[in-house]
Amino acid sequence: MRALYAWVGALPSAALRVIAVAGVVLSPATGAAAGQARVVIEGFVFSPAELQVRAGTTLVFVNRDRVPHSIVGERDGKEIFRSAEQIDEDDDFRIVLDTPGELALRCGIHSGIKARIIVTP
Ligand SMILES: [Cu+2]
Repeated sequence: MRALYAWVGALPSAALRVIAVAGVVLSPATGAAAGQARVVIEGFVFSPAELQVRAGTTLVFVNRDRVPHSIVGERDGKEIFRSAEQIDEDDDFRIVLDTPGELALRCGIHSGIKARIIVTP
């Protein structure tokens, strides 16, 4: 959350800052919400399998399968985050993506389950 607050602090208007703290971060440029994005694992695939989000977005992964999955995030082949070993059915895992760039996601249990996240500034 630190990066999100840093970004919020950079907003020009006090009113926008209050809105952002309430959980709905508005972009001064486009007005698009940048608070949260959701990725579901269902039927052994990530949905969506490719997603673009803005830096500071909280990604929420939800497991809709009856078997456990986990989430591993890699950048340039290097692991940058890993969820609990088992995310059970209907449980979730959340992470704030604060660094722009491309992320490769995979399940830590079933390595064939993959997704790609593009984090824009
Ligand atoms: Cu899995």
